[in-house]
Amino acid sequence: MTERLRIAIQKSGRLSDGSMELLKNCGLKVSRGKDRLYGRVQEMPIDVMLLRDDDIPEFVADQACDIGIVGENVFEEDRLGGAREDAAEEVMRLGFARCRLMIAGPKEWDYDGPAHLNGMRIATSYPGLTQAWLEREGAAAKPVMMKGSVEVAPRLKVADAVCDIVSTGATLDANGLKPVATVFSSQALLIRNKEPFPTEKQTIFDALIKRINGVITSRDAKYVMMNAPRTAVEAITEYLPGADAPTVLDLVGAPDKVAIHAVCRESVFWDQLEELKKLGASAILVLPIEKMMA
Ligand code: PRT
Ligand code: ZN
Repeated sequence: MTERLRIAIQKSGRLSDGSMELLKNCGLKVSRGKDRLYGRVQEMPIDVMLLRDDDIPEFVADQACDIGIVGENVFEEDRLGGAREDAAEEVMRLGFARCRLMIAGPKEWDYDGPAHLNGMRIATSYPGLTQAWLEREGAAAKPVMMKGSVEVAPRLKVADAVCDIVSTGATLDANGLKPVATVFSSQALLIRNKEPFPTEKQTIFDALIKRINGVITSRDAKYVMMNAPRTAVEAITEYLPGADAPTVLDLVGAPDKVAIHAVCRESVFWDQLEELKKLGASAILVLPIEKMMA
């Protein structure tokens, strides 16, 4: 039987769409029935396990899965809690499900720094990350563990403040709270078991990582084409954001002009196009890149 790489992703929640989308952009289609905990990829020998996000680090640490996608906040909290901290490790950040773990308190607070929190009780589902931040900042406050609905704790007088995940800030706002300090910035993280994979599995892993890298680098990348005076090539090359050596082509019947083609690894904005025009560029085209492999 050929070896298959097992990846754990969140079944349903804020990480699941991004995780599925990433696999899809890697050219992998996951076939699964409704409510099934298990999916199979046709295009590569990969199996997908659909789990609660909190279980993913443990499944990877226990080798029930080889790799997994989890929020950095959950992984780091587990690590601080000492949960099998040596058995799983970070492979790379994936650039989605971005959020921040933040200290928040009543809107009428006059927050002037961490010392403001002295003597307070802070409700959180992340006591490890919260405690580490409090110690680093020298604030004498105490995290109080709450599993869910952390944002209601101050109203119930269970705590004076909260330390919770914030993305738009709407939840805090609706509960009369305001964020005052960032404890931890998070995004989706690819993790793996630390044990070396057997050769066959390693080959599948390497192929997948190559595709993921391709997806991540092409996400913001653009293919930029323009015509320009031959004398402006150097200035334009220097100006293009994150571009490698561009391709410069002669234009038929216009000896003073060239066509410049370049891959820009960062987004290209309107004001940058204006700048290129000032440098003499014309007929500028910016095209999306679907796939890229170094
Ligand atoms: O069922 P399961 O256990 O799998 O899921 P879950 O409910 O525990 O987690 P889920 O799906 O809510 O979040 C999974 C991961 O997504 C988290 O660990 C974070 O890494 C990331 N993430 C990104 C978020 C948010 N954004 C987010 N906004 N996790 C939670 N929230 C919650 C937050 O707790 C608060 O209740 O959304 C609310 C705040 O949102 P705003 O937009 O009002 O600020
Ligand atoms: Zn969860």
